[in-house]
Amino acid sequence: MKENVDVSIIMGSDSDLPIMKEAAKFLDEMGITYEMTILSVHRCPDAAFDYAKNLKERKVKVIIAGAGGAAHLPGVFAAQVPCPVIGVPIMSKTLNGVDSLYSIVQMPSGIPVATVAINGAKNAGILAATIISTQDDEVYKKICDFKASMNSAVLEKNEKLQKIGYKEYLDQMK
Ligand code: RP5
Repeated sequence: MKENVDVSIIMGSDSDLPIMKEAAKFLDEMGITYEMTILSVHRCPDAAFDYAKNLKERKVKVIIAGAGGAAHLPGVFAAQVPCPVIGVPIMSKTLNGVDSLYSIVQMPSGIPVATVAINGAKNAGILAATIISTQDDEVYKKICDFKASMNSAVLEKNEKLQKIGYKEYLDQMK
C-alpha cells in the first residue's frame, strides 16, 4: 500500500480488472496518484472493512469502486468513508450488468454513490479527476485540455464528412 494517494480504485474481483484499468489509465494521464485493490465485502469482509478504515485515516480524496452482480462494494465503502464514492457497475454474465447497476445506483437516502454507466470505468476516472480538479489548478488545466481535444476531434470528423461525403467516409473507416 502506498503512503499517500489521491484516489483509491477498488474492485470486487480480479475479473473486474480488464474494465477497471480504464479508470487507472485516465488518472495516469492526469498525473493523479492512486492505488488499486482487490477486495470483496462478501468474500473477505474483515479485510474490506479494515481497508475502509485505513482510507478514512489517510484522508483519500475519492474512491472508485467497481463490482458486478449483487454489487455492494461501492455502497459499503460510501457508508464508511466520508469522501465521494464513484461506483462502476460491471457487466455480469447472467443479467448483463443491470443487476450491478441497480445494486450500485439504488442507495438509500443519506449514502450517495455517484454511479457511472455499466463498464463505465473511464468515466469514473474522468469524474474522479474532475473532483480533484476543484482543488488542484494543474489537474483543472489538464481536464480543460482533455475536453478541448474531444471538442476539436468531433468538429474535425464533421468537417471531413462534409468534404468527402458519407460513402467515402465509410470506405476510409474500413
Ligand atoms: C463481484 O462478483 C465482482 O465484483 C465480480 O464482478 C463478480 C464476479 O466475481 P468472480 O466470480 O469473477 O471472482 O464480487
